[in-house]
Amino acid sequence: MTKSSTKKKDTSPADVSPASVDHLMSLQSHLLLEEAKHPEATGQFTWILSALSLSAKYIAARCRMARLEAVLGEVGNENVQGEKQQKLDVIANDTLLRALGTRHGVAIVASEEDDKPAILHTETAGERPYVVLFDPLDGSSNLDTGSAVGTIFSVLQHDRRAKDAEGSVLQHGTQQVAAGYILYGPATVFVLTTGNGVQMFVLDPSIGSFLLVDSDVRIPDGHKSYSVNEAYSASFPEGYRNYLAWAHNNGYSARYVGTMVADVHRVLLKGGVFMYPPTDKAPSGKLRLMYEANPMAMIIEQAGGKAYSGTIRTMEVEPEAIHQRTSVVLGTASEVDRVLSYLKD
Ligand code: P6P
Repeated sequence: MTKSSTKKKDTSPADVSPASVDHLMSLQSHLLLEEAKHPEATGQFTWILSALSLSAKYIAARCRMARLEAVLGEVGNENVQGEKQQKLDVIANDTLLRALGTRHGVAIVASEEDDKPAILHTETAGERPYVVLFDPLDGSSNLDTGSAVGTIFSVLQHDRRAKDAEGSVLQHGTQQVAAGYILYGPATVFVLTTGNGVQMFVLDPSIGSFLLVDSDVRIPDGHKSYSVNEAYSASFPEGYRNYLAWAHNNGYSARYVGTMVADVHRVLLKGGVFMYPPTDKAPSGKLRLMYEANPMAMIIEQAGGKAYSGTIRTMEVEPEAIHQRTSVVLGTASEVDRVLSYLKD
């Protein structure tokens, strides 16, 4: 076949816009557009998501400057998880609390870094108050080496009937009204779902705005790739080991950053499967149900994928404790089904 000579195509400005978006839309304008579709909306939900956007910009700036501002490394104590707290964990956590604290629609916040949920505005929270849960800086120990880190968040309706703050927070993942994450990597990427598909925004630091780059993210099929920390595979339950043996014999590639946000973002955009199985060290799995697994599960399902904890759909796992851990298998539906077929054997 002869190589056809092709004149370099003139690329006018119109041709360089993100393929899936033909408007210039910021996260703020997207949120206001969505709010306008709901006459009953009070604006509180939009206000909460804008606090998350503001926090994300601030945390991104702190991450970029961490080594120069000497805020890398450990604080010198452990958080409620018994993990060495990184200085930026504290900065990110404080940032989110300060931003959400000004939003009267937030009745309660729950953070990976704090033992108990914090009650912010139960009396003045208006008629539709919310609960916001977050992992302020997921994968923070990777920061020192320049690897991507992230923030993960989950939004629930505050349950006024609950006897205490914990009771309102402990709702199934299916009750989430919004979920998302911010990836602090070469770009700062805000991925959001409010139950109508998944939207992706990228921060343009020159104007300080998150710009819409994909209005309906769909997880691709057919990517032969898995993401797991195989160092622990000897202690994985047999079904996971059998799946990995099959993948090794069928030309799969392995990718693993060790930051859930980075690994899940790659699976969202490329397809494949991310797993954190039970191990000897973490018999229930390592990841936290309420503010890591559930929000990621909502994103993946809204993008057409599946998310399971063992053989139970992650968002249907019974929440029993704020910092409850769970195993996770999430990604392309057909790949998750393949893993499940080995778990059920
Ligand atoms: P491991 C980061 O510490 C984290 O909580 C997730 O972001 C990540 O997926 C997981 O732990 C990595 O754990 O045991 O592979 O280092």
